[in-house]
Amino acid sequence: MPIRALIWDVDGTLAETEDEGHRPAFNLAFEEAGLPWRWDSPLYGELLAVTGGKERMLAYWRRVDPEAAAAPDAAALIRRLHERKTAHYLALLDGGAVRLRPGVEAWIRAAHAQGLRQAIATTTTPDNVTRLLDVTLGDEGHRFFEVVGAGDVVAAKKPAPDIYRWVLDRLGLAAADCLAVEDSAPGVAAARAAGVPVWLVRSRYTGGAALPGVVADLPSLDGVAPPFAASTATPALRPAHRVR
Ligand code: XBP
Ligand code: MG
Repeated sequence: MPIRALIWDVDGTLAETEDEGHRPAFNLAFEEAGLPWRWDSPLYGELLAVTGGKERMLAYWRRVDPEAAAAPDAAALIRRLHERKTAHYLALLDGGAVRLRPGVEAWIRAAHAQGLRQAIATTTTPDNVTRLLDVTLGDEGHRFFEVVGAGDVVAAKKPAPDIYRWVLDRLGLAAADCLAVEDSAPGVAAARAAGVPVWLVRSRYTGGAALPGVVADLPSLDGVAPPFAASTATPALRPAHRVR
């Protein structure tokens, strides 16, 4: 069956945002809050097993200070920390800290030129997605993505399939007619649980472990011919996506 839509993961897949954006942003927020937490790259690689920045900070806090993490005001502190972390992340994006990974823009443009619909299914926040597309693809960047499923629009984050199901529902497509592009074990698990065939494009934090059930397992999209057949249709750019 021809692929009718590409569903893109964001962090690690579109860009190496984890190392170049999120991790420094977390550390800036911790320093600003007077917390002694500093996430170096090896530790962050471990912590990425928990998707969602708020969930990741809470999991870490339970590890280093379970009593404080169970206090009544813990959730409010996590929310405030995450707001500050996101502000630092957006500033890093604005400062040009992050570029798309090699081959990604070519795939996005080839998919559009060949009539495929495109969507995003990510654990990060809608604001982070919007800003990443702005700073890397410019004004037209939004127009390639018809649906953006991001962050807290679903309660259960990857590896749960919820964000993929949310996107499929709004695309009105069957899972088998789409192709997901992911960089992590939780992301692959989420796509597979939703029945979406998935290409793994390894990122700095993927590690070497085999991830079963992927259609392809690549170090990068650089120079890789997209697997979708050429078609004549070239849809007009859609109205800027609305993060519903
Ligand atoms: C990866 C994530 C995100 C980021 C941090 O998302 O798990 O939580 O690490 O972003 P993706 P937030 O599904 O795109 O790989 O702090 O905004 O959650
Ligand atoms: Mg990812």
